[in-house]
Amino acid sequence: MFPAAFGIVRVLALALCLAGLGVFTSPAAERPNMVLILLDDVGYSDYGCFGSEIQTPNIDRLAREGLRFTQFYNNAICLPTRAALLTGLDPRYAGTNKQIQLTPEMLTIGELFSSAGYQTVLSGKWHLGAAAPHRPIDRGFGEFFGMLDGCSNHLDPSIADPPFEGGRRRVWARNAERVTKFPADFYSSDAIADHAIENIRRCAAAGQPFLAHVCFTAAHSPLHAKPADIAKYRGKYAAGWDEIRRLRRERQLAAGIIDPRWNVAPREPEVQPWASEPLRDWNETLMAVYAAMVDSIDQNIGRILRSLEESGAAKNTVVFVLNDNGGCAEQAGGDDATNIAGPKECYVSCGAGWAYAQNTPFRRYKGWVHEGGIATPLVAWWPGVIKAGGMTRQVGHVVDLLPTCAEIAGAKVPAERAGQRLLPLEGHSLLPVLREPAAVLPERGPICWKAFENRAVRQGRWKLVKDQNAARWELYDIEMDRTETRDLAAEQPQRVQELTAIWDQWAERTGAAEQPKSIYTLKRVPASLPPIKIALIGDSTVASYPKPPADRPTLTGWGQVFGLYFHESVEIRNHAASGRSSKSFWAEGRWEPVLAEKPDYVFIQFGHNDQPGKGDRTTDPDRDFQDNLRKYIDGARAIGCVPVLLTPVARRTFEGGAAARTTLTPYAEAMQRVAKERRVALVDLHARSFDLYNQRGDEATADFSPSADDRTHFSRRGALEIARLVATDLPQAVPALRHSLRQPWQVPTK
Ligand SMILES: [Ca+2]
Repeated sequence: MFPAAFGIVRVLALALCLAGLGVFTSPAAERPNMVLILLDDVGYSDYGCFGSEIQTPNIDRLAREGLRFTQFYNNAICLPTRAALLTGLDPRYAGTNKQIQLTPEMLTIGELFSSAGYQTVLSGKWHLGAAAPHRPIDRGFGEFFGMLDGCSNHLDPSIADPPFEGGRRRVWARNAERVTKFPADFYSSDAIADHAIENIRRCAAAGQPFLAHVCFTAAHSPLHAKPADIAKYRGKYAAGWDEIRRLRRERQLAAGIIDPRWNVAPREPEVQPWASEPLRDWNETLMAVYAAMVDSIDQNIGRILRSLEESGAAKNTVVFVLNDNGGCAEQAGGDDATNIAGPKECYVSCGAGWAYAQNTPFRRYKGWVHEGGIATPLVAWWPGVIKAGGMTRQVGHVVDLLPTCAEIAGAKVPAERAGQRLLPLEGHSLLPVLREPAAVLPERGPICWKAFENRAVRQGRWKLVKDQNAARWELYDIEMDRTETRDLAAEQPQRVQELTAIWDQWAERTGAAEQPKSIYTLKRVPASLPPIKIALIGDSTVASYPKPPADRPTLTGWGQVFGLYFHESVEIRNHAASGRSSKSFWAEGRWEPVLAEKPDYVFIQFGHNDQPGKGDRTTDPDRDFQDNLRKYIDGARAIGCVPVLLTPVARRTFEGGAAARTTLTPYAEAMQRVAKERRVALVDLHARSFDLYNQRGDEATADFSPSADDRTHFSRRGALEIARLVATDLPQAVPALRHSLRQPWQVPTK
């Protein structure tokens, strides 16, 4: 934890630095609290109150008691949306790469509100810089817990991204301190809500007004959710994306969210008709897990609302809920039917088909500036001020949230800070619409977007939009055709010219014009990586038996079925041999072919045949055995490959009682010693197999053996069980192989 004294110094420093702002505030007792809730990569139609079948009773309640905006916009991707929301300004591009940054000439909502006497809290995703002076605590947020990065594993952020995502370990922090360890029951949405709730209760108890910005990192990929939440949606998406989109559109029409005059947009070019989709089961699970993630966010919003109510803050709190961009069509990992959504070991995203359904009824997705990329549902709730059940078509944009909140709090936005001129706000307060949904605001100026090479400008009812790969602009009348189906550019060249000029001026003014060209690509496929080669060496329990003896036709080694536990991108070569000790393996020249293959990993498991007095064994087998292991380890390392030790499988002998009479062989102990001494990854297969036998008992493991007389070798069934134990422990021992393993249910059990 951060030392308390330092925290006070930080808050004081912030207060002193902002003292010169000349911020005027209304009397403290009346100032409402603000809770700004942002969802990540969630589509326009994903809340129940915007047409979804996903259960979002808490967001729906806010809509029922508050106001829905049907024409609210974000900035198509995470970073520009967050920057705009925090500053009330269009994004600015700075630095050598012309990246979006919060610059000193911008005042953040955290800085504005903390200078106005509010407690400011940011819980969740930041994404605007991981080092000083760009962190939340440097930009006006008194308390921060969350992710400084763009995305991470939702169940265990300490797990690095897979290689096709760059292999990075993502950054989480609490105030100035990195967080690298996460509890076993961690889930991003729960942890983010916990932090918000803790701070809401603290501020409410102290009678201080607060601004809580709650930025869930779900439902951004990877698709991870808790099993109980996933269970609610299993089987719910069998109808496919075409039907889900059709049903969502019907509900939107019935609720008056969309206009019946708008054409049904054609299926997006990236989207396969569901009926001809070859991987329907796999795709169904993607959407079930995505729905579970949205459901979990809603449950956590419910917890936040309860904390507001229980602490007495609810009656004087304004809540906004919105999304940072449209549903995301990326397919991280490609169409890999072995990569099943849900658990922390998977890394997968929804893909274009489900994003098409999430963005109902609009065209395109996250990263594009057609309406599907930039339209967000917005729900606003403020007991006693916002009338229940309202809906407005007022055009709004994330840049409007800061001016709106500032006006609600009576906080005047200054023109300069400590002699530094601040950029004048580009957003407009929507407070009159919150007070009266029928209020008509003065016509706002044009709104412009740029995401990758996708560009758009909206002025009044007209929108000019250009796809990153298209040669020319399209023009749409958004009032009559918000689904962007009738391109009027050829009919209205004058208007195209005028709007193009507006966009060009905007791009000059904000620096967007100077950004290096970048095209958004949707697929990042692991198959493009070179395969991982694993060599197995060992004795009979690992060996392959190409011609098993006639009396034991089902004789199998666990190494023989081990490949089933890995994706196709992993090649397993089994060099193990029946009846060969560690020494004979070495002495007979069997080690040379292993080295010649230049594997990435060598898995080493010897044991049972290294008994004294047998064949080539010495009378000091323990020392002999350990020396051999060291030779294999050093030999593997000499050619740049990674050795992994596996203790031998326990002997399965049940005699007369329920418990297995399986003792630790000296070889398991010797392996543990050598692993420690040489700092080699170790899978303790002996301990795991011993536990397994004891759990299952003699009867349940009878078919593990090739015959009733042979309890040391394996049938296919037994070999699969032992291989499963190795695969289960492997991520812990060799984290780099974590993403190469198949999901348990993908592996045959017989
Ligand atoms: Ca996002």
